[in-house]
Amino acid sequence: MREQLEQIKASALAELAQCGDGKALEALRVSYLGKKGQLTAILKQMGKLSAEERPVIGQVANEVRQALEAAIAEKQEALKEKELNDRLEAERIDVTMPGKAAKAGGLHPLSIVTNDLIDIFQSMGFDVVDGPEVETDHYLFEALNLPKDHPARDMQDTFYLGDNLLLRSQTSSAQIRVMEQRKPPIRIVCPGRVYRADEVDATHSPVFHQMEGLVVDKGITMCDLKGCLEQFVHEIYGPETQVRFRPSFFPFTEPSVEVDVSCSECGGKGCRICKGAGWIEILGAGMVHPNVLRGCGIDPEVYSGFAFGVGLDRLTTTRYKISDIRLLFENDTRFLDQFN
Ligand code: 2NL
Repeated sequence: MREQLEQIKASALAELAQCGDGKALEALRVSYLGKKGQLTAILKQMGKLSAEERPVIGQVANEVRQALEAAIAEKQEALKEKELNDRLEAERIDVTMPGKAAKAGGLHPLSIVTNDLIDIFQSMGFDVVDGPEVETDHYLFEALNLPKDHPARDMQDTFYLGDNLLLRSQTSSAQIRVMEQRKPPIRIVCPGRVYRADEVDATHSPVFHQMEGLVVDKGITMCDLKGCLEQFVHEIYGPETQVRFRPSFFPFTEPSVEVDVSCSECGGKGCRICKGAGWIEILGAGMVHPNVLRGCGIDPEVYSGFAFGVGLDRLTTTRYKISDIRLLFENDTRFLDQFN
């Protein structure tokens, strides 16, 4: 029996040395020390031994049991540590690897230009106002002195949403609301989206952007219009830029002008950009028509004013040398990323 016990101990320790994981270790423990285990089986036969043999063998059996329990516990510890080390190795993070940078967005070129214009006019004391893009006939035509048969009222040029509802073709309507609601002095600019029934090509879009400005006070003259717009042009194109005022016509201003700037590409000599003219038209303006003031409840005998409208899309494409207006509306990030 003593030999049997020594053999069990030897084979158990040999198997233990081969044990690679917790599951195998538990199976080994059950197979030797469990209720139906090999050592337990031996101990059950102790009854057959003589009274002299029993305590001696009993002591050997206990020693074997303790030795196995200790060896198993030690192995368990070793396996646990190995498992932890394996996991730490597998989950190792290389903190010196380059990180994944979060991609930040930027302003659309149209927004950059619009913000620049707003800054210039705010520094001259103008407020920025906003208005609806869907307007009524009154705000878009009637209040702006556009007669019933004016071509701008044509279905061909304007998007009608119903008999009396249409998409605004200029932001003047927002300025009419301000004139109806506030008493002069009024000094406002109104940037925004406007609509016209145009065929899409490199220079035309049915959705485009405009900024209008309006000044109404006592004693406002054509000199104020010229000074203000010259100041604006010099801030945006530089002080060397020449400004030219040409007579023009708009139903809502009298007199009316168109404003040209000397071509910044050729300095006025004539080139591809200005189509040989040396000048580039950038805005329309004029003294607010007395009918427009009167319609808003402002007495044209007491007050006068000037107004202007500038196209933002053209300003943006010429500033950044963008060859096609459609690029402004496609939101292709390969295009937009260049302005970040
Ligand atoms: C252009 C011309 C212009 C105005 C817009 C205006 C607004 C009010 C009263 C009178 Cl509330 N006038 N706006 C005046 C002259 C010209 O725009 O060529 N825009 C792109």
